[in-house]
Amino acid sequence: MRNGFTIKLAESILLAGLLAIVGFTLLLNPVTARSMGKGKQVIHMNASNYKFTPDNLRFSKPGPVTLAVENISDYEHNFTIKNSKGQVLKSVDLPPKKKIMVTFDLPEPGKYEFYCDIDSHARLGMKGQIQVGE
Ligand SMILES: [Cu+2]
Repeated sequence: MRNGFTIKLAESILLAGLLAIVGFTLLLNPVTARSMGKGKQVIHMNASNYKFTPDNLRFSKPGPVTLAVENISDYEHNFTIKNSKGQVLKSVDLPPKKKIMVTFDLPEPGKYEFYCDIDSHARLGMKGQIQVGE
């Protein structure tokens, strides 16, 4: 009886360890989100000190996009996105521990840079890009 319990316990610990490793691996790998249709889908993004996760998105076609950007840190951040000409399409502040829905239009194929416009956060790594089209 006692041995059976010990084995069950060992199995549980092993399983928990495995799950932790898998979770950690997923966290560390940069995610590339892909979408096919025009922007009905909501893509979740985390903002932390000092990065966005995922920081690299790809859409097959131009159109509206909604990001649910969750600031998981204790500090104020911001999400600003520019078009390929450097014009700001949208700039939204992200209060600590809040999830903000950010909707904007990606009007044409190309590369769109986004970043946090607070202090030197972008230089510290708080930036990313969205590719539309091929
Ligand atoms: Cu920031």
